[in-house]
Amino acid sequence: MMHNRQLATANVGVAVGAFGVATFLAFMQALSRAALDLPWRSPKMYYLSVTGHGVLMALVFTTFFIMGLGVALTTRALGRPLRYPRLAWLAFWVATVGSLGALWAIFWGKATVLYTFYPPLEAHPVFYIGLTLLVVGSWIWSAVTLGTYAAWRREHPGVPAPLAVHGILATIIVWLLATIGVAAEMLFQLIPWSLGLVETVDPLLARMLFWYFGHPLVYFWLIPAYVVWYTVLPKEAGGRLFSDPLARMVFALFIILSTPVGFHHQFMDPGISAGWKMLHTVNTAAILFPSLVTAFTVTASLEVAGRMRGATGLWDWIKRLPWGNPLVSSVILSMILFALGGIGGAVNAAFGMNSVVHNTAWIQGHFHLTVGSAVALTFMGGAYWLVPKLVGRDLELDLLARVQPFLWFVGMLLFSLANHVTGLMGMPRRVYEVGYAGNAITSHWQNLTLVSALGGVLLFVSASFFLLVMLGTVLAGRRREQPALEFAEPLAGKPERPLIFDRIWLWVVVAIVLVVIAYAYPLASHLAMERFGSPGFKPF
Ligand code: HAS
Ligand code: CU
Repeated sequence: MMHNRQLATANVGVAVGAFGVATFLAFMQALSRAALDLPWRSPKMYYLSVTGHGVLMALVFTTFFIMGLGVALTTRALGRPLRYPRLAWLAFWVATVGSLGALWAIFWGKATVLYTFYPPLEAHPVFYIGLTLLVVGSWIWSAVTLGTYAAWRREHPGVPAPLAVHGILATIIVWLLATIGVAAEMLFQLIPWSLGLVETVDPLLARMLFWYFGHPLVYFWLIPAYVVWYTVLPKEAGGRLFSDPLARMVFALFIILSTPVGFHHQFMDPGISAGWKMLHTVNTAAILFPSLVTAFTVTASLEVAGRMRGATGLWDWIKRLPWGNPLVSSVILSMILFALGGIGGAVNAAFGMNSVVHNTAWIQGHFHLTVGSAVALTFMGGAYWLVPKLVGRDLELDLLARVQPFLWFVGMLLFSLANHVTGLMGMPRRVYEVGYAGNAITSHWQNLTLVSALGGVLLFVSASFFLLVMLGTVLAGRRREQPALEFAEPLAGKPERPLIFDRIWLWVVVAIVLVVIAYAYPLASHLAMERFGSPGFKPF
């Protein structure tokens, strides 16, 4: 098990390192967006930085943290070490080498294509190959985790998987299904094209394949956060999980509904007919449901915790929660931010309203509340809980750890709300010069970009606190035997027999059927059209 702990530590370590670099880039961008007169400010630097920030945060930080958390949670919950530990290390190294390759291309100015790498923007082949290796690494990690689960399953026939493992399995299935899309885009389009083997690329096909991957990608990030909310938070808050079966239902619903929704990122794209966009809209409405159930179940679990801690009135359970525990405060604050982000998601998913917010600053407001808060803040809280146990040291600088989630909360509110509003005013996303050379309309959003920059400064301070706590803990925390990872008990006790939600294979089959319904025809009819490719563009 010692070996597994080192592996989890290595993965979380790379995640935290990526987070640190990305934070620094974010800080520069937030100031740059406010058009502050900074010495290094230039379009080239801005887009390079946005690419670095997006790739490091959204792709590297998340993937490594999830792999680390996954190793720690599954080995503990199953009570057995990983099968194939050497393969698990191979996964880590393949993903690390791949990420370093992609970052090399970005920081040498050869891959200024943003984290969505839409063609015809073209990057150096090492960027695409590097990201592909990151995914290959995560596949190996997935195989090791599945193999470990299968071994446990043979030793424990007929009992439901521990809830945390059920959630990690859902994460892996969503990921394996999703990454088919990006693998196809990389292998058949971007890599041969960037190597010069083919001259042109079909941007719409690339976008279809990308968003086939890109939406379930967000649930690949979210499900592990939900695993923390369901299996760790209630215990740390001093209570119990309100309902284990509801949690299992949520994970099963994510398996089936995460993928057939990608067109909600392409409402404004030509070439996909309205009927198919409509089908993806309906599926998107359905995928709100597991998160609404989560809002209910996790809040109910918190109320249970408050009452077990002696609360009596209608609301004082909120006061009784251990707000000084950085895991608890991180998760609750991330939930409140996610409630706002989720409402925004429902707005995005409605065709008419999407036409108002698409490609505006609203979108970065949305995803900083979701991946930047529900996920990132939960992972930071998770790190305060997990890292001391992994390295066998006390959490160092715990005062900073206690303040940090609140700073993140305030910073993110300022940042995201300002971006939602300026987005509605028409301020575009991903545009360097939002002052449009002094055009009068832009004066309306100028002050709000300052509010967003102020939010960025608070987020930077918060992130720095997090990094200091992590460094302090690993380097200087007092060595001491730490309590083992513990999971929350459900109110009604653990289920003894598997439920319908535990029949993973059934859900995998349903998921595949839904994917085929949602994608086979639009993809086939696109491929059957006469298509014209585009040459590549490298603006910088
Ligand atoms: Fe999204 C764009 C729709 C969730 C991430 N999304 C993005 C992009 C990213 C992203 C990165 O339909 C930009 C992509 C790009 O670069 O172009 N999103 C949705 C919908 C949901 C949603 C319907 N998004 C996420 C999550 C993300 C994420 C999760 C990352 C982790 N999103 C869209 C659409 C677009 C989009 C369109 C395209 C826009 C465009 O035009 O480009 C849903 O899954 C949201 C469900 C969530 C809820 C909230 C539940 C609330 C909870 C907490 C409750 C807390 C309480 C407080 C009650 C329904 C669970 C308790 C308090 C106490 C004190 C106890
Ligand atoms: Cu989406």
